[in-house]
Amino acid sequence: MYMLYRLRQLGLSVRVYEAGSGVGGVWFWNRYPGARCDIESMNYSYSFSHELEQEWKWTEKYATQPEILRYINHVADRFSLREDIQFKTRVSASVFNEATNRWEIQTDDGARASARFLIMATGCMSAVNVPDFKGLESFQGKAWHTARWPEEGVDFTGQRVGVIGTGSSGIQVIPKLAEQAAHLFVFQRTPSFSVPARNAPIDPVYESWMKANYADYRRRARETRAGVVMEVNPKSALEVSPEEREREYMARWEKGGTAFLATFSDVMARREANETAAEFVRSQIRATVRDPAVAAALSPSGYPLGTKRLCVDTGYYETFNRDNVTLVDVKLSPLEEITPRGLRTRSAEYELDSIVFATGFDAFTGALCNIDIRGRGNASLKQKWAGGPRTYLGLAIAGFPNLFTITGPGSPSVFSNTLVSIEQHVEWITGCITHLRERHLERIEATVEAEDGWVAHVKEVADRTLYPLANSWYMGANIPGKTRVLMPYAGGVGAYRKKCEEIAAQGYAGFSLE
Ligand code: N01
Repeated sequence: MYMLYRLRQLGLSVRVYEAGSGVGGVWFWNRYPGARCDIESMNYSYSFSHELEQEWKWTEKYATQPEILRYINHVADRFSLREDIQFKTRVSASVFNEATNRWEIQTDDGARASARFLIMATGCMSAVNVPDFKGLESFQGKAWHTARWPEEGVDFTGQRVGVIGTGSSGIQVIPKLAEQAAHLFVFQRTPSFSVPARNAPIDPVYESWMKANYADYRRRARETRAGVVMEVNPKSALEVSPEEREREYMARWEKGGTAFLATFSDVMARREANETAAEFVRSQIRATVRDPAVAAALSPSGYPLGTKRLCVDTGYYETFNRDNVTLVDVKLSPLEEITPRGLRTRSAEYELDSIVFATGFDAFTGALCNIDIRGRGNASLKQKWAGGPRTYLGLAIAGFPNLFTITGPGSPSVFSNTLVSIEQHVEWITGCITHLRERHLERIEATVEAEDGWVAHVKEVADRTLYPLANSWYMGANIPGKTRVLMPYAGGVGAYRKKCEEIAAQGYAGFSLE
């Protein structure tokens, strides 16, 4: 939406294709009960319009999905964006025509279009993953994926419901389903680390302060690692006394949210430091969950805290104290098949009326590779990326001229407040297109050398972190057969922005321009 806004300002003719029937992307599709952002509302919003950020009023510290969707609809209306968006249209293929330097685009309704520039704003998590469970088609009850939730909602009253998956989506939906279902079975393969949100109505004093200081806050946020200004304790978790460590973790736990990761400077950098944070969370699980066996099953181990996305919850662990909730450990007793009446693990069969798949996404590359994108010489993007995504800055791809990716693999994307990353990419692409137009150039393409250099740099930075130690969707490890590589750039948004700006200032170093 912001890209459309900026390209219009350049006087370009723009067409946006959108698969959904409305705006909102991730917030359009993920309507499951409990869906809520885990970045504070006042930060998780556009900064490009002073009037917008001053006039919009968020109601809660962490906004619910309906509130975020209302905001996105407001932005679409406020800037009259809908007239250039073609809804309910999926792009099926796109090929670069080397004679005209234009992309030929094909949509699923059989229509064709052509454009000088093709900008993929397909999101990091829009290709839904439903694992290939044996017997899936035979199930006679109803089944939903959290990211394809019906607009009208679902009533689970009186039902026996099964949830598969305990990542961020599972952790948000489970407490809500437990309130409705007659009985809820949670099928957990890997327990997640989760910290409480401590959500609350927005404090009016904080709101006034933020609105008075927005420009300065946003500027500082852009220079940080994650696009959010947060207090990072400069001390190492290993240099303080056990009492001080406990006190610091408890203070962050009581405050709630992902700032827990910044309790000490080395939580995300050193395994031993990380383990102290992990053990603190386990102690909180033991203190919350009454049945020690269930508490043990819910306690993550074997991977560092934060290397799978840290979850932020409201009443997740407490939910397992309810009589109508059963935790089924499918690591101990693997899920064997879905049957007409429910689900069978190696040791038992569960009769279910409904199944909720909270099984995540084919992240980063899924949405792009689901479109048959062909670059120079008819080369396929899917084939090029078979061994893992290769990009220059997560913005451009060698062999695919005039194509840009917003929050593409190799950019900070999900390691940041995405709004900050989206705005930075949009502004960089706008600057790049302006540069080309002013010089009457028709074509820009990342060189193979620049791309190789960036891919090597992304890997080098990744290897200095703890992320490769987990089987996460960050690593592509959740999709069978997908190459295991850290896809987002872990160097931080501040350093990344600087690099992008330098490259532009050097006349787009690492690109060939014609
Ligand atoms: O998806 P996930 P998600 N058998 O991939 C399990 C963002 N988000 O939709 O870990 C059994 O994290 C899988 O188990 P395992 C956020 O960035 C943000 O929950 O692979 N289980 C895992 O437990 C987040 O990280 C917000 O062993 C299977 C779960 O399904 C990202 O979206 C809210 C299985 C998938 O977890 C994705 O979160 C929601 C199988 N065959 C989402 N296959 C907020 O802002 C998969 N699983 C708060």
